[in-house]
Amino acid sequence: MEVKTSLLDNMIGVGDMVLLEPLTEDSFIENLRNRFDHNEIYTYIGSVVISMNPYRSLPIFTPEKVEEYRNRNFYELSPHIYALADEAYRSLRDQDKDQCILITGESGAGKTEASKLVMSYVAAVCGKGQEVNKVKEQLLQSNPVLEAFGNAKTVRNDNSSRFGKYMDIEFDFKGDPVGGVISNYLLEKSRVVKQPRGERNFHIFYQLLSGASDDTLRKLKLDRDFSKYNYLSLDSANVNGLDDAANFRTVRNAMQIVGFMEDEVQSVLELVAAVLKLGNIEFKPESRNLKEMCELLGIEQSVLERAFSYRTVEAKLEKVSTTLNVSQAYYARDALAKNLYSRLFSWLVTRINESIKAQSKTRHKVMGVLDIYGFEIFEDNSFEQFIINYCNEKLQQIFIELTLREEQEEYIREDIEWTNIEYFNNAVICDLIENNQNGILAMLDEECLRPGTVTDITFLDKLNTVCAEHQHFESRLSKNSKFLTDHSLPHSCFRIQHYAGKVLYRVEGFMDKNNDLLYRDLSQAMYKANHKLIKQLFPEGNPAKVNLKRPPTAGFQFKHSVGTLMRNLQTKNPNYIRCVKPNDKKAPRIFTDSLVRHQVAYLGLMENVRVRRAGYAYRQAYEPCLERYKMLCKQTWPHWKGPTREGVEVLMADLQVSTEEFAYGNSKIFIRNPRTLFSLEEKRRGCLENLAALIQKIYRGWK
Ligand code: AD9
Ligand code: MG
Repeated sequence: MEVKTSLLDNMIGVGDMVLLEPLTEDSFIENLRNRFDHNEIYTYIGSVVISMNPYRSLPIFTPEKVEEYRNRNFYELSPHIYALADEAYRSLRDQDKDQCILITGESGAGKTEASKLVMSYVAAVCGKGQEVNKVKEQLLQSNPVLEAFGNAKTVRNDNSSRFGKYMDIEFDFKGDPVGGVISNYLLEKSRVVKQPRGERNFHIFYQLLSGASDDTLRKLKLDRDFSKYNYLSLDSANVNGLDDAANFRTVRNAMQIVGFMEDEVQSVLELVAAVLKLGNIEFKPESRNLKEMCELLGIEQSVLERAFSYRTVEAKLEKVSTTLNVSQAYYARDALAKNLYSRLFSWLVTRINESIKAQSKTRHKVMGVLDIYGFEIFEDNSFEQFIINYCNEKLQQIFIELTLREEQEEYIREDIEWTNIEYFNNAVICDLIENNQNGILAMLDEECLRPGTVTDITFLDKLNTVCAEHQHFESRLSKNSKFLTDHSLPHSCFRIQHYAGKVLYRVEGFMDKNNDLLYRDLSQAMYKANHKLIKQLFPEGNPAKVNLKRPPTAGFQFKHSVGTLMRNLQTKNPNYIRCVKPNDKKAPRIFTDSLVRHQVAYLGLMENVRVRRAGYAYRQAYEPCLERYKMLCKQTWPHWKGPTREGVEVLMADLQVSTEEFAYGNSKIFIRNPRTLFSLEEKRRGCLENLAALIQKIYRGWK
């Protein structure tokens, strides 16, 4: 990497891990800790930013800081997320290179906050003016809206994103923002009907009940008391430091700025209320909640009652109705609540996109910001974790590919011989999951579609057989198989060796979640509602559009959208923020060694440093190099008159640095080993000290 002069001066610990010597996991973590203890939450690995969550507000995000970092070179100042944002923005504006900001890390590590810091930095440094300011405001205000509906309190994070988000911000040729497009990935909709212990439902439910006026609540037929609603967990309804009522006002205000009409907001709140009411429906005669919900959505009560009582299967020309028993009716009710809410969420994204869409059709420069759920290893891992971890696996793959590509391109540009770098390639894990023939997702789909008695366990059997067969034939999955089978596995589980560690998945619910079916009777009932928004959310309920084709499975859809995302990212210049969580108490100033060590391992940060240090660890343009070290050689001090490259050549020869240790590129010198750099630095320091002593002597002489 570039020799970062400022990173060598006045630094707490080492500002760039590439300069860490000796490089071990211990020294890596010690460096993070040392910096964290001094409120230095950012550290580089070359151009990658490691961000430690401080869990308190630090005075480093002020307008003055923005000014400080504005238009400065990446390595000029101490590490900061603003330096990355500035570099990305300038490269987009001045060199016309589309950018993407990839933010990874586990739950609570600070991804969402980081994405907002990047967005607000860019908003602060780009053009001003009435139109531009309006666009900026709308882009920024889309955050509180999506967070209200897509985030929830979990044991790991009081504001945990339960959906993946990718946002393209579009700029015109001057670098002014003109609009944006948001893509959302798989909302964790199971949360709508049930939350793990100590966790809450999505924020909006609590916000609405706490913050809406009495009049609004009356119209929505809602009660302020959380405890009245089955879908709201009680043990953690009030979260310290979360002001639901105030946040409700923020969300309403944000919706208005983004461009929601008052009647749209009303419709959205009606659906939120409907979900709460659904949760209270009991399958007993005269359930008041069913009636209220029907009134709210303009559905005839008998229609909904019927939809909760029968399931109609249409096959070719025949229609067969079966009666639902009580537990099936509850299942149908919850399925409807989950579907309603997640469709509402997707609708919100579409609606926001309509508002923030760029007006002109000319080509735009684009900066994409990806804030996706991090790798998850719980005790009990289900379909959701499987999907999330697959996505992280893909991101790791693209990270390695792009980092190597970037290195290689620089070597070619500079005419330096490229030597292959050994690294762990996780392609085999991605393939195990996504291979079209015998990948786990394909097998799951196959099982979901197979007629006959299919269960989660038949799916598991199939996995075990197919993967074992592969082992038998010593195929690609064999020697380095990432599908781990052994007899010690608990019943109904399979294990995968992810790049970040082994994860045990329990298959219960895989089929159901992948199928994600909503009984046709229910979508038809919803379509019959006299409510514009809800009708729009259930288009398949339109009897005129009887479609016997099954909707794509959740796994298939996710794989498809991840594929599109990866192709999109590959066309852009990547910038990485790797978020690390210092402790699991959500507390400031605590640095838990083992926790950080674990993240450093699974984020592959050591590997990252290794890749950056392989070949030539540092490089620097000839001019600043000569400037910094010219005092070490009589021929170059105080001025070198010839071309700078020759000056550097004279300097290196004079210092007798072994020729093995460096190479001359077209515009830069490449140094193989950090130690070479340090010895140059030491010589320079010695020289400066001698100089200082000399000056002092002269000064004393004068006195
Ligand atoms: V999750 O995967 O969505 O569950 P994130 O997004 O990684 O997670 P988030 O950004 O929500 O974590 O950060 C969690 C909390 O840490 C925030 O709500 C803040 O209270 C705290 N945090 C994170 N970053 C900062 C920061 N730069 N300064 C101060 C921070 N507090
Ligand atoms: Mg988040």
